[in-house]
Amino acid sequence: MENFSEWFHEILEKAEITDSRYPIKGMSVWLPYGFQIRRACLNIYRDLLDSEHDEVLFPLLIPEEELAKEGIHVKGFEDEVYWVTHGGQKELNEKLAIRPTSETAMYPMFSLWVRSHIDLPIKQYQVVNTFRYETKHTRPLIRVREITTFAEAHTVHSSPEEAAEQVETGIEIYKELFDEMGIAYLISKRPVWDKFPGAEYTMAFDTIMPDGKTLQIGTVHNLGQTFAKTFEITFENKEGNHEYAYQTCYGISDRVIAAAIAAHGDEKGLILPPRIAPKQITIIPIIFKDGGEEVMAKCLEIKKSLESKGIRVQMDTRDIRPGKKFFDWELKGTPLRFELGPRDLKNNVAILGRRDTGEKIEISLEDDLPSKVEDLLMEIEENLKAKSWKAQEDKLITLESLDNVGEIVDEEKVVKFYWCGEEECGKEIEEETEVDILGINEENIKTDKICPHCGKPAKHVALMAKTY
Ligand code: PR8
Repeated sequence: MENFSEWFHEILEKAEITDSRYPIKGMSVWLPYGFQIRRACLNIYRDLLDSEHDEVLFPLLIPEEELAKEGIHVKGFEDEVYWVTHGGQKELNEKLAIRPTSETAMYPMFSLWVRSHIDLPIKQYQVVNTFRYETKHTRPLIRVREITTFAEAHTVHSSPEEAAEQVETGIEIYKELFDEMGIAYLISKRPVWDKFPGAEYTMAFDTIMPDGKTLQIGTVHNLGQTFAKTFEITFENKEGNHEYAYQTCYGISDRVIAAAIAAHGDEKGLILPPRIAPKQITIIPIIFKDGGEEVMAKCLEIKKSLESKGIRVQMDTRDIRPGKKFFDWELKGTPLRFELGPRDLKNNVAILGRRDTGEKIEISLEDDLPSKVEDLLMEIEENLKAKSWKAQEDKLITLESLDNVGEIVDEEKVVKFYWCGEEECGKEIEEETEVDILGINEENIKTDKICPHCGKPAKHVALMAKTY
């Protein structure tokens, strides 16, 4: 892919995912095909969360007073909040913030709900739109001002250990999510200057985009007792004493869908992993003058037999050339194509085409087609995942010196280096190299390496990259 940015914008339009001509910067329309992909992604996410979280829905608006309560948090978001100031013609007595995230909407309510240790833990999530007045260059799905698919989880616990464990659970959930979508990722603990406003620490998932820049695709925050103290979330512990609760929150966004598109697509268009493909196989009847009815009847029969196994199937019966149909479904990334023409039918064979490898596989119509298709879908899923991890591996480089780090990230690499972990040193590195430290990828390791910047003993393996 020559120019990823161009490719990405084009694919969103051509594959009919979003329409970014909506007349507000940073906001676009989800088109039917894009919406189906989005829904499939959300289904995976909901399935993963539903086992131990309850889904809820909080209001979009937050009173100014609540938003302003948590000092560090509000500082982090003050330049990004949209405000509602009027109801009709009348100026409101109190400004209402449109949620940039929902801590300050949810936690005052948590404070009402939590009384005793038996009310804990609380584990809730919601999938909502949030609004952030981003000042950096906006891009559809990647950096938007209306995040339409903000899936945020919030938990409350009775001990710091339990909260720390929940952070690990959050990480496991996101690993599974990205694994199911075949997206490779790097996990790191964000530097203190880049953690979520109000968090004790932030664990982040980044994926390397085809242009070598990293995209943060999910974050898990340990909030400690900061918000509990601000919002008076206290509980009576087993000993009868009152304690502030311990909290975590974690979230993903539209970026996950962007990452899936970027990770797998090629010059011909989208390549969707079977889990998120609206349709997993497209049946294309090749109809000439004669024999059309039999071909159609057979295709319908095959469609039914595949559907009976839960495979998502579509049949393209449009009155256009087969070549155009191939082109369209390649662009839209359907994992498999099934072609059947009159001659094939006579010979009792058909062709299965793989979108990921371009392979054409001749199959007998006597075969157990549904299990053949199921096997191929699995293979495609595995292949896409393996390719995406291989691409990540190829882009990673470990450096002993940071002298040329700027040039190296310009060559689309993501850098690993041994770091002392000190804030002052890290900030100097970022300032001098103009490259971001993503965070600590391997924490507290045993090594005799030294920090290339300050010369002190290294403690961690850290990551540096150009970022979105
Ligand atoms: C939280 N509170 O909010 P976070 N466009 C697209 N995606 C975005 C954007 C944007 N403008 N900004 C952030 N994201 C916590 C956790 C509730 C849930 C994505 O955390 O501010 C990023 O992938 O880190 C980010 O990791 C995720 O939303 C969560 O946002």
